[in-house]
Amino acid sequence: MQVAGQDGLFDVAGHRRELGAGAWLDVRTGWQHDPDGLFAALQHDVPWVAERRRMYDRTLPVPRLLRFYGTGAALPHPALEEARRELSELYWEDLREPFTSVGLCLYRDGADSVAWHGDTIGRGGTHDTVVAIVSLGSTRPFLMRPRGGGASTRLSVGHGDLLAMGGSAQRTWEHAVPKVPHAEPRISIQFRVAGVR
Ligand SMILES: O=C(O)CCC(=O)C(=O)O
Repeated sequence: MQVAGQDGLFDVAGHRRELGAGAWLDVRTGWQHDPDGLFAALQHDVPWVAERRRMYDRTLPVPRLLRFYGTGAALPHPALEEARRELSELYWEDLREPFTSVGLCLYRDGADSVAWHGDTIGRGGTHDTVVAIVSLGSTRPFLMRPRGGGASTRLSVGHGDLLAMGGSAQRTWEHAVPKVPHAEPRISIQFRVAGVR
């Protein structure tokens, strides 16, 4: 996987890259076993929800479909349990606690997106954490920028790739999945520890 950052293109496959201010990024290309099967099952079986959110004086549709499985909730596919267990082991030295929740987003086409934000609800707003994301389906740009200003880093997350943002990344950086002219569906699977959203 190639990443266009402030300092040009670099290869981050299997490497942890320090972003500064105690934030880091870990990208593992092709991490998910049988991404085709998992994508098809989740797209078909998950009871996806079209949410609406209040923005200023209007209520607007959230531009992606969502489903959130909180701590203790039954997951819709055994591969998610397995991934959660493996990721909890992979990032144990950083977290010293397991991933518990699983958030799912379905980007139906290039018009679906998520705006700049950090996962700062709960402990992610005050404490270091890791948010691990497995991407399935269409390759989409994944942008990161320092909170408060600075050049953005553009990653390209593809089918089966793992991207983990760790340390202070949720409170010192922001991330986004921008709209693109055309895209096939993409599913993002986010693993978080209890109390981070
Ligand atoms: O689509 C992604 O991988 C990112 C999702 C995300 O940032 C979120 O739902 O908070």
